[in-house]
Amino acid sequence: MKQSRAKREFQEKGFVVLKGLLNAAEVRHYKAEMEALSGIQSSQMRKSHKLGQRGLDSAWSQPDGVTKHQPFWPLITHERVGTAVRRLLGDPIRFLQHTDLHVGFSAISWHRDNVNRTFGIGPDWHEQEEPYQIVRVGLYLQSYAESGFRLGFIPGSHQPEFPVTLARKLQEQKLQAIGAMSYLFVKLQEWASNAEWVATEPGDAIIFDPRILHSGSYITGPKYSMFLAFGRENSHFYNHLNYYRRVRPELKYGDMAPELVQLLQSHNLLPESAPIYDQIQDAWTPPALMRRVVESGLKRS
Ligand SMILES: O=C(O)CCC(=O)C(=O)O
Ligand SMILES: [Fe+2]
Repeated sequence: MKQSRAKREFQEKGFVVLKGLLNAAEVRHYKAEMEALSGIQSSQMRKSHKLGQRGLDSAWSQPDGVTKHQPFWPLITHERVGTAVRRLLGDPIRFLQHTDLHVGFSAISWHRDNVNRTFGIGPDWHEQEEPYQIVRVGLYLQSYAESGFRLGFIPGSHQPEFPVTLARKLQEQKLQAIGAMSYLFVKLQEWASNAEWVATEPGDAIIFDPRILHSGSYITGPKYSMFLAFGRENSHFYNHLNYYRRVRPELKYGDMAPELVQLLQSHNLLPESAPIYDQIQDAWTPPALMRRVVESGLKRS
């Protein structure tokens, strides 16, 4: 994709798809790493028929996973990942400690990954002083045929709009209601009429603005995904960093290993400054019950 087209598409829709960003050898390699780490083999990722199960019998997810496990660090400094992100954000980009590893897990419900998840409310939505320049990079290792997985997006739902129109308010309410019902009907998310669903193949990357509304689909077979984040350093970046590191303790983010800090430094990816705070205006936090479920490792968001 040409530089200007990718950037325009990213700004307008809130996401871009890059086919085959990882090659076949990398796909094999990271699949094996994820199986070793999770203790789940692809043959164990079967569709569950148990009542109340969302998707597969065996599922595993680890927030902060890429940062915590050295075998995944080459993804952070991966040349093609860096080039793709710089094409969208410019330079210098910095690594943002917001990562995940998923095996047999799909995030089924319309949600946002940013700090301020209510549309239009909170600093994420105000860009007059500093632009919001953060991306999440999702790397997928499984085929659509084996998993049935697609990632759905509501194009444009990352874009601030003031005053908020009635149409926009209604859309937000509708998706919130559908999202809340995800535990009852796993396929309900797919009813959002204006969603765009992306079926991924091994090695594909999806880069998206964390403010965009998105949902995984119901899966029926093996799924492996790895998520990273990058951004341009400004107040939005620091909010995002402190949010995952300090405002969401149930996700169990930790200090980065000194070796990783060194690696980031040598690739010019280490943030130049790191203000620390644990209060962010209008930051979304999960209800107490959901926090406990997340803590127990059964779900994340
Ligand atoms: O299921 C997926 O791949 C999407 C994951 C996601 O949206 C998340 O982890 O926040
Ligand atoms: Fe998400």
